[in-house]
Amino acid sequence: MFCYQCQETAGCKGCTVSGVCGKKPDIAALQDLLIYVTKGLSVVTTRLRAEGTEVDHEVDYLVTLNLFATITNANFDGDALEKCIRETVSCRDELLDKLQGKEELPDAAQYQPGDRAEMLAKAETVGVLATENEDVRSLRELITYGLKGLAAYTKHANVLDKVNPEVDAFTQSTLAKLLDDSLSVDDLIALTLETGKNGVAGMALLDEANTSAYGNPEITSVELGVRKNPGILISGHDLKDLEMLLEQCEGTGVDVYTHSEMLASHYYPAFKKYTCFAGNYGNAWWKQTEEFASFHGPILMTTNCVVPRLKGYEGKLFTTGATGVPGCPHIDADENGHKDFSVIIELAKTCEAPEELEQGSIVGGFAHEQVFALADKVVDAVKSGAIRKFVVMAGCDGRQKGREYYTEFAEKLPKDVVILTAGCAKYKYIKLDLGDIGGIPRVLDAGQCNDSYSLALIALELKEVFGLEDINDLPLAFNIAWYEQKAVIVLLALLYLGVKNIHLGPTLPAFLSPNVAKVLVENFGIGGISTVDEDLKLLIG
Ligand code: SF4
Ligand code: SF3
Repeated sequence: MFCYQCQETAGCKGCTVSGVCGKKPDIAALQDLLIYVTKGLSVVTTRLRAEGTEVDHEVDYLVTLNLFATITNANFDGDALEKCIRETVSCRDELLDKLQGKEELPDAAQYQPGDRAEMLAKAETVGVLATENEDVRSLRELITYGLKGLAAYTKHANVLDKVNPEVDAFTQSTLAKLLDDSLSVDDLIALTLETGKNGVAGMALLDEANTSAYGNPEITSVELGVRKNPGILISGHDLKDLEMLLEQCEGTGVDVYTHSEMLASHYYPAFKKYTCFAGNYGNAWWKQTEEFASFHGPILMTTNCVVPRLKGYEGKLFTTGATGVPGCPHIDADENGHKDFSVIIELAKTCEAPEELEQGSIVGGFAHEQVFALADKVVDAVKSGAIRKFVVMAGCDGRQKGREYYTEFAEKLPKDVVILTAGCAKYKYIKLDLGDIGGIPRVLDAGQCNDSYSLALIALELKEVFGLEDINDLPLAFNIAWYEQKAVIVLLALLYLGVKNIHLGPTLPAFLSPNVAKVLVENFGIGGISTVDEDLKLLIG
């Protein structure tokens, strides 16, 4: 196997024996093959569109689901991945009958899977290392990972009945181009920026989907303690899954707690009416192996990040959507998109109430509309000098020790600096008592990683208010933590919006070749992190 798509890749180079995330070589191979046949399907859909033939939304959904299933910490289930491969090939074959043009098709659009052993052997020849030129490989993977992140966000919007056909068509035409050896490094760099542009569109689509379904996030205090009823813990990013679970739990005596990225759901007005909606339990994804056992009740993973090690909570983990863990029941939607969670609720009723991990509360909900409502206050604070600077510390958390840097950075920030955050990166500092500036908390949490879109809107609004030409003239620094591929699309989206001098840590992606890294440094001022003290001097002054 060879995988270097996440920040925790072995030795900062690549996982070759087994994934640090728990992905075994056969799963890595099936994921590589799934990407390969999805590219093949995308060749066909792209040609059909060029011929003026409409492509059904179901096909777009299949492409997004496939990409999503290969994101770090989403799907570890070989049978589920094999099923995706076979469905993709049969969908492609059906579409091939509609194709008029007879130009030669690449192997990816013709390959017929045999048995599992054949698929594993084929995967050996179509993975990351199949591209020999390291710069082309680096750009192809950078774009692929951006598309995976984009697909995750698109999928969440799709389940709320929002689609952007241009984003779907772009995703597929780009996947097709990644098979094209005639594309130069410059072509691929241009395609990288276009991926960022579509990232903005994808995040805007999800923002519209979430806010039109559930209202605009508002300042909310979220309980960290527990109640006396048994509970179900829901993790991941899918708000529609949460809504269905809350609907079904109401009145059953079972409470619903959020975990990791699902924390942000508390900020939406629509979920506040559910009396079974309790607080947030635990911390960022990587602590699940120690925190899930003490929850006692069942856990529903709606998206990444799953750690496939179930010590102390065997039989209690359920997956849905793009996630999968062998041996754990997977809840599928019916043809109307409805999911029946009764088996989880019945199991919860037999479990003890959760064990308390902590007490108190945290405050969040500072997405775009809420911040715009506070704009006068914020602008006055900047004008009076009470707020000297903002620092965007969005992104992911992870288990590497080096990430303590972000806790220390937050603690040592001067008291007149405000942190803007989104994503699970916030767990490194959101529970610290960093105080407020004239009533404005020093950590403003917009929500999930996709709500980085809110942070971009806030920055653009501040640029207008202060009458600035360039977003980079704002008193705003970027110190972003990344782990998986959603952070890649967030990064590409920020680059597309013209943001310069982003610091990315705790380490730079292993998939950036020296030449590609040089392009990012020279054109966008992207840099890594160094020590907290040095970075404070550099970013805050
Ligand atoms: Fe390794 Fe990350 Fe790939 Fe998992 S996702 S195999 S940890 S690079
Ligand atoms: Fe976290 Fe997995 Fe990336 Fe949505 S839950 S940010 S790491």
